[in-house]
Amino acid sequence: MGFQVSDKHIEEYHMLGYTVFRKILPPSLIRELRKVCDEAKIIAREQSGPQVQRLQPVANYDLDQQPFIDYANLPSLVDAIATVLTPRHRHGNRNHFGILFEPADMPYCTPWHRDWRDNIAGLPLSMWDEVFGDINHFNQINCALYEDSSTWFVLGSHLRRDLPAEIERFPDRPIPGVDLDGKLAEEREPICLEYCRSMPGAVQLHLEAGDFALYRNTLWHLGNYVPYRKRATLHDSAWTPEFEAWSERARVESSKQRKAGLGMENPNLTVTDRAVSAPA
Ligand SMILES: O=C(O)CCC(=O)C(=O)O
Ligand SMILES: [Fe+2]
Repeated sequence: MGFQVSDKHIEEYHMLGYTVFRKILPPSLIRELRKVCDEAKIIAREQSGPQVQRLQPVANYDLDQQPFIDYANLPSLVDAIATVLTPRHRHGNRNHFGILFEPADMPYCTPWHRDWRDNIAGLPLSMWDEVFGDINHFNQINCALYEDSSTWFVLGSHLRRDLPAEIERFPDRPIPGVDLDGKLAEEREPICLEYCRSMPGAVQLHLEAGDFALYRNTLWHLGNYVPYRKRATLHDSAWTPEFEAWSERARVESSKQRKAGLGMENPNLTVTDRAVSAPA
């Protein structure tokens, strides 16, 4: 019997903000995807240097697309997503999804963030607030082809605005990352780990080869990377027509605001006007 979704998957997705379909990729597909991802990593590093995080979208590159098509059409995966979300939520759009890689040389981590809110300069935060609790938006995927413990989450944070200790930890925008200038690889690794753990309630996600993590990218999260752990993780979304439309509008609006000289809005400057809970 193939992969079976349980109530636990549905419950943890909604309550914690993530769930993992363990070992959902068949070994033959992992093998084909690993081969094409090795080629993609060469292209990514040629294009953007040894520390590059990703190649995206896969459709734009001269790569064998068949393994990506097989991943997009995998019936157990289509069914599992339809059960946890709806049949309108579709993964595997090759014009969107990419692959995350380990850095070739040096450890580093991204800043803590909630996607769009904290990493798209100029985005009017009213646009994000309107939809951040809406299950038709912000459903992201990390599908690991090798063991992957790079991603950290604050579970349940997708259900609420920032808590006082989170605001205290990151009062400013843009959110500062770690300062790794001039540091040896062996110094960078513990500095990054300390930064990961400095967020109240941070937990590390552990994926094995063939595991598929579905998560709300409105969760507080980050990626923490070391060169000695090989990574090829499909970085995808479960798209709906409304989220396609919203992200297009968000791109247009944020670009307008940037051209007008505006940067990152701070969601917590007006926090006294806001309840901690998500808007209804
Ligand atoms: O590497 C990861 O798993 C997370 C990356 C991430 O959150 C981002 O690039 O926005
Ligand atoms: Fe992110």
